[in-house]
Amino acid sequence: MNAKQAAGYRAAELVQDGMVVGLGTGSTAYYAIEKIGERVAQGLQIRAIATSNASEELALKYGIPLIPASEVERLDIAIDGADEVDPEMALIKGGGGALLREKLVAINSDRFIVIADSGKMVPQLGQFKLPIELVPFCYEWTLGQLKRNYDVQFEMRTRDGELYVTDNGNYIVDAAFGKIPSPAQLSHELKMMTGVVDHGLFVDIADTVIVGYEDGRTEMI
Ligand code: ABF
Repeated sequence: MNAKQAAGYRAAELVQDGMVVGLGTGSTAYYAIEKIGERVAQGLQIRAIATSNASEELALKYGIPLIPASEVERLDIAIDGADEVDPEMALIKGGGGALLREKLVAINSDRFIVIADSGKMVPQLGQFKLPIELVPFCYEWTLGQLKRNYDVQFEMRTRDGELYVTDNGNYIVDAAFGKIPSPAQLSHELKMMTGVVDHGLFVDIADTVIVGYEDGRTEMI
């Protein structure tokens, strides 16, 4: 068992009968979905909402019943990975490009559980480039404003030579802050910018972090 698998499996054990479950995205969330799928095959009764088209496909493959968001007001639990986790449980997410749906699902869950291998635990956020989701219309102007506001490298995310398009039809720019001394302040500033849809800083959203280690141990924070 590797670190991601250990964390994913441990989180999957927290899912109980009757729950509405948010399914995260990424290689750690993959293991949680796999284990939840196994438990569903054994009779666990849940309904789920996926945070990306990729996770939706995975859920279907494992026979996890999916529902539209309109069917429920909130989720009982959401389980998702992260790119960086600081000691206050502030996160950088969005390396996988699904940050907007991930944030919507996380903030509308009674319990948001982050699953991460120990390499994701950092003393300060910012080494991982912060993904910022932009409205395609006039995105060059939004990018220009970001560059005027922050003296860091910004790189539009691409795939196969084209601008990367999120599941919501937006673009992503990755910002190399290096260090983010106040995640809460930066989160607020970015959120206030017209043209920015959302960003990968998750501050005061995580309730629990499950850290997985290479020897298969886990730690719940
Ligand atoms: C999602 O997947 C993202 O928010 C994050 O970018 C990424 C983590 O990936 P992995 O679990 O593959 O390291 O949770």
